[in-house]
Amino acid sequence: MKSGFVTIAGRPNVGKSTLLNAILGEKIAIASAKPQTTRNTVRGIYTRLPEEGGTAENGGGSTPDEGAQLVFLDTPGIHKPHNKLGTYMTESAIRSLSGVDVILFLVDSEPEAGKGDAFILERLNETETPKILVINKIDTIGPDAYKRIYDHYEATGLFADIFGCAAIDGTNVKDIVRAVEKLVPEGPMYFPEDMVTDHPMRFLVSEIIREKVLLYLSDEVPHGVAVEIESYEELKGLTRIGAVIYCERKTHKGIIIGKEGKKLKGIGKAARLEIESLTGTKVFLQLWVKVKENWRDSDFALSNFGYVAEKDE
Ligand SMILES: Nc1nc2c(ncn2[C@@H]2O[C@H](COP(=O)(O)OP(=O)(O)OP(=O)(O)O)[C@@H](O)[C@H]2O)c(=O)[nH]1
Ligand SMILES: [Mg+2]
Repeated sequence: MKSGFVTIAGRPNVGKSTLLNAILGEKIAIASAKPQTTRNTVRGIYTRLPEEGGTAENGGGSTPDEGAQLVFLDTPGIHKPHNKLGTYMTESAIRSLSGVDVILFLVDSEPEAGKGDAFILERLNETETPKILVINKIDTIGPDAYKRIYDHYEATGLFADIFGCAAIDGTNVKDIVRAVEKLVPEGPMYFPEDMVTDHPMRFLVSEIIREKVLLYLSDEVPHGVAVEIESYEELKGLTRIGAVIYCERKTHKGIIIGKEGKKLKGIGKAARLEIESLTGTKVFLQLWVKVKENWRDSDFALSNFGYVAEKDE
């Protein structure tokens, strides 16, 4: 069997989390139209058992099909940080470039001068790890722009392969996975075949709630939001969850709650429905909103919310 670790990296909002979900065929990572959605590296496990595919169809040629297990790491968008949270995010994305078997570098448009692209290319240049360039959102890129993007990155000589894809509808996603399989070594199955992530349910639940906050609120409020699960109780056919939505200002608290509590109700309902399909149980979800000023620059708050480097990262 082929197995290995694959980092998905790139600037914010290029579609990294959407690509991870498309690869897995399941939603593990939250995605939103707002940049800097992903804050922690999110692990997704892709398993293709040997007996699943024929040889020719899988591009395996005359060799028997061995199957593969790939652990994808969806990383925060690499950006110039404005607070300690941003520093944590960018540092953990850069850290995830080492110690893996393949790097998928995602872009969604032409590189803009001074936009940090050169910085990422320098980091990529520092590692021997095979890299694949993925030009995402081809549904929005015209042929001329696509060619310019392609030529620009090909000229760097950094990439073993270049793919265009549309993570949003799965276009070419299978081809990318096959190309990755070819680049990873022979290895063991690290995780059981039916496991799609090793993150605890609490983490996934807090992320779903944060995603709904991102979805329901515009402007600067969502960036200062963190979600903490206070209680999580599994009863027969029912999961009771209590969570706190933290924001940075009193005015933000008012916006999150909304007129007559309508906004918070909408967020709660959308989150509950998704958590119910994740747990396969009824969910009783209670949400509170609290203010924690400038938590994004507080080491204590950051570690409390789980924005700390994992020991084995
Ligand atoms: N049109 C189009 N939109 C896409 C595609 N892939 C992702 N998107 C959209 O792009 C936005 C950002 O997607 P994410 O997956 O959250 O991007 P990300 O790179 O993980 O972003 P960060 O976590 O903030 O770094 C979302 O609104 C997605 O729906 C695509 O193939 N085509
Ligand atoms: Mg993301």
